[in-house]
Amino acid sequence: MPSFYAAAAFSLPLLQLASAHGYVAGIKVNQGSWIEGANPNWYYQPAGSAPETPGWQALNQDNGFVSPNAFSTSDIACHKSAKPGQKYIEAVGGDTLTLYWNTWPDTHKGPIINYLAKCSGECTSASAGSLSFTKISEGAWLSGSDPGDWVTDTMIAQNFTSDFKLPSGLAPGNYILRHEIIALHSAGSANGAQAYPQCLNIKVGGGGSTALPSGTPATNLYTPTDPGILFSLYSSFDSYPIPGPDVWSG
Ligand SMILES: *[C@@H]1O[C@H](CO)[C@@H](O)[C@H](O)[C@H]1NC(C)=O
Ligand SMILES: [Cu+2]
Repeated sequence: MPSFYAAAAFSLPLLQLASAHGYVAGIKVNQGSWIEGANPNWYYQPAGSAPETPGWQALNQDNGFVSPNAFSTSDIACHKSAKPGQKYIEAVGGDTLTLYWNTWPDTHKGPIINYLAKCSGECTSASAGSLSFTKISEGAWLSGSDPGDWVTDTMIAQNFTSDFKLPSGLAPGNYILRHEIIALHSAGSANGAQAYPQCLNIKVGGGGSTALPSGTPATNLYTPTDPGILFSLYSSFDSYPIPGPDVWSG
């Protein structure tokens, strides 16, 4: 009996922490109609029984994260063992996309970064390990320190939404959006940062002619010792180096 209670007391807070993480539940283009994302709980549903959406599904039933020691594996592309979304968000260059997280814990402060990869052919049959990404927007530290005010706080205050603009003039084609939060609350320790990448397919139309650069393979975006990955949130600082390649201005 005492050991049962000890085990229950230990495991309950962990479960609560895990369930408090989020995923991208939906998207709007220029504040238009709601487009459903992928729910991690669909991963194990038999083929054809889960709703088809633009969102990639991942082996992420705990709403968990990718650790720095997996940043050189394909899991960093679109989360763990990800498989492609079967639909597309339709947009054109210059559109504003708003991503709706279902929830997010305010302790999980850090950067919010958006990348695009061009699919050769359909994104619905793309393989996460083959994707190369170009960073198109980033935000992170706003003010203060220890821990300070971060774009994740803004996202929570805006009904768990984060938005960005597709590069104007972007050439038509099939792209994968890699939207990511990196939580820094444990990042002062080796392997303590937490990456939460979310991928969604976008079919870009319109008459743009600017080609996306070839980008950086997902497995080369970050290393465990980048200064923005191994970073003490609970200390005094006056800057924060956002990890990954430079933002492409389009
Ligand atoms: C907040 O977002 C949810 C979807 O996550 C939506 O249903 C709700 O209407 C939004 N609330 C406001 C005030 O916009
Ligand atoms: Cu957490």
